[in-house]
Amino acid sequence: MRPVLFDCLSRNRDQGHLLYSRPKLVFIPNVIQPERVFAENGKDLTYGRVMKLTETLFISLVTTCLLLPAATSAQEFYLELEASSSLGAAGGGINTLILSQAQGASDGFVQGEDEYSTPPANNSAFHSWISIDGQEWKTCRRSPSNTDLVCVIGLNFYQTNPILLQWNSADLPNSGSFTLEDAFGGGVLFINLKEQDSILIDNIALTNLVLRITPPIQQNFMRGDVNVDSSFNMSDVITSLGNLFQPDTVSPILCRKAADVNDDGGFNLSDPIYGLYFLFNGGPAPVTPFPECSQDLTPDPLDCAQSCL
Ligand SMILES: [Ca+2]
Ligand SMILES: [Ca+2]
Ligand SMILES: [Ca+2]
Repeated sequence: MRPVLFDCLSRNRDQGHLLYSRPKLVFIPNVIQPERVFAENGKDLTYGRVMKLTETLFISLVTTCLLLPAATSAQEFYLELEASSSLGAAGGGINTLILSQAQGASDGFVQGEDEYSTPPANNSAFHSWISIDGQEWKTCRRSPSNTDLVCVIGLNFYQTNPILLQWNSADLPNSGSFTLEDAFGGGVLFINLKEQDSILIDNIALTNLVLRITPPIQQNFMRGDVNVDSSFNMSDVITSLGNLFQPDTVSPILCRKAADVNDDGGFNLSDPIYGLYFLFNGGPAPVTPFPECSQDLTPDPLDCAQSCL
């Protein structure tokens, strides 16, 4: 477990220490020995100074966070764009472009910390890349941010052969928006990536497409309360089972984080089973936030588009 930057997601973690190490304020849960953090980050700080900071700064920071409106933090997403030439391998083959936001990434490229990779070498054959802040990437993993993300998808056509762009719209979260448009303001091409899965680009004037993303918002939620009625009971288990086995006959779950009862970052049969053990067999309660309405303390790609009542 790594220390995390203190933010409002940490406000419920009231057991720990604060370490001020310019320009970062780091929250250290009790499971981490502060001495270990010094060895990694705080060469000039002593244990005593950390304890003093814990008593003063933590309270004021928690107070500040409580005054902020709830449900304003961005959550993770993962977008994989597959670009292929209509000639297959003869025309340059297939490139996979990956853009994501994930906890643990920085706001820029940090060697050994972030997942970035450079695009194929620029040559006359077909290739593609993602351009952010003037830098070109094939894979770009950034830290979650509440501000819009605008980048350019660069396409290098092999002669005049069309390029097929494909993605999985089901991978995208319910909240937030993901659009792909031409570089002239969207008059020629404007696609909501959540509403279709591919586009054939046959106009070689479209060498630069604008990918515009309004990050998804993570709402507060009560884990287990899948039907959002402020309690966890058998009706939530039934709602989860319906979505897993008869998804065409029931309403989709708007807060999949709530359905992830065991908080392992996925929604599957183990979750309603975990809930049944709690309800009828003395098993452990749903993982926090439960029974309070709050935010996920363990970041994962599951989205939550509906807040608690
Ligand atoms: Ca419920
Ligand atoms: Ca789960
Ligand atoms: Ca989680």
